[in-house]
Amino acid sequence: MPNTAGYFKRAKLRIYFVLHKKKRIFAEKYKTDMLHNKLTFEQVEQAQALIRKADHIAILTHLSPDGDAMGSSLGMRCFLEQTGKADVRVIVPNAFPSFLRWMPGAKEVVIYDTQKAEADAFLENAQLVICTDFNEPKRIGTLGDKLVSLACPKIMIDHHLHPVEFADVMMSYSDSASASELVYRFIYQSMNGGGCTFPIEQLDVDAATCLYTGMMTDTGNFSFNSNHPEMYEIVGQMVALGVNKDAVYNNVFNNYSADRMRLMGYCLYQKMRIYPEYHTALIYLGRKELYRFNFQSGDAEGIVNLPLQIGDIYYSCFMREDKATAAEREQHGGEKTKIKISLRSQGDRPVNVFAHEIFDGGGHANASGGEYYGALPKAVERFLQNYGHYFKKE
Ligand SMILES: [Mn+2]
Repeated sequence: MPNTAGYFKRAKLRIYFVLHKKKRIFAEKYKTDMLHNKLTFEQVEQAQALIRKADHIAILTHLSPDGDAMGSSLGMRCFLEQTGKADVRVIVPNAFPSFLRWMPGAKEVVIYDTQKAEADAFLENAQLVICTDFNEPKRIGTLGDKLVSLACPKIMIDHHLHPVEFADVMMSYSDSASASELVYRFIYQSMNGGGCTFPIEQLDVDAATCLYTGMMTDTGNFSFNSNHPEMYEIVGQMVALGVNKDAVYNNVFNNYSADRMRLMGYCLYQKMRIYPEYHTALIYLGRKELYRFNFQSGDAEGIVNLPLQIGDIYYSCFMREDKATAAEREQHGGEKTKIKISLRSQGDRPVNVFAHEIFDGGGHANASGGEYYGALPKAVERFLQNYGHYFKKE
């Protein structure tokens, strides 16, 4: 008579071991690949070699800097200072919004618009330029001409589509949600066999705070582009380093001026047009309206996202009237008015082709932008004539 009870017990044990072994193998594999599968070993090596040779380092980021632009550049600066670099400066093309002024190192940022002589002097003396959160020189305005004229080596870390080859090391990954995440990966990989001497556990909390800010803002506080497990592994490491993520949220998102809050209310109450057939919302603001609300740089940030909070709105467009710069005027037949256009969408409804073909812009599938040189009503008309050919009726 076979021992059936014993047989089942052994079978159960076998199943148990097989399942758990599988789990263990998965966990091991995940751990080893984790954060090591993005930048190539060569990229990290080459960038570290350039950093090792340079004492004066400039870090540049894009026009109208946002949370990721400031986060990636200031985070990189903090890290470099921690590795012993004493002369590292962040240079931005124009002013950054007041809700980012609390960021570590923000006070030392050089603004090209208003501190051109100082910035030029630093750049001419720089032995290395690191570019974060932009992928072609024209994304930094007139600072781009200066960048191209510099003979020193350049490193680029960015996540925008269609990069232009202008740097010696190009760490360009458009599937990454933020440039700040890529900077963190660069630091992580530098420390784990990439030529950096201290372990990631000792990374300066200020560096991690800057990089967390960029990850948070470019994903709308982890509400879009944020379905990647590794992102949370990184956030976990940052919190372990001492980043106070609740404080960062408060500093960034609960930091509006009363004027800006009223401007938002005005946009939603009086300016939002809905086109239900195409699940589309449009908000546009002229310069006079902006003056009325004492408009400051950065105040328009996020307004384009608001209509997407409506249940059946999947596309949102925001237009803002601005003055064209002297260079832009020259390029566009003396036109003094420039309309800045932001586009957002949800799910499988790309807006970047529309942005590219109608408003000479581009971007990601769900977040794009463009420009129009001419009067605001003309830009609105152009939008209304074309969106139906690009957006889905459903
Ligand atoms: Mn970014």
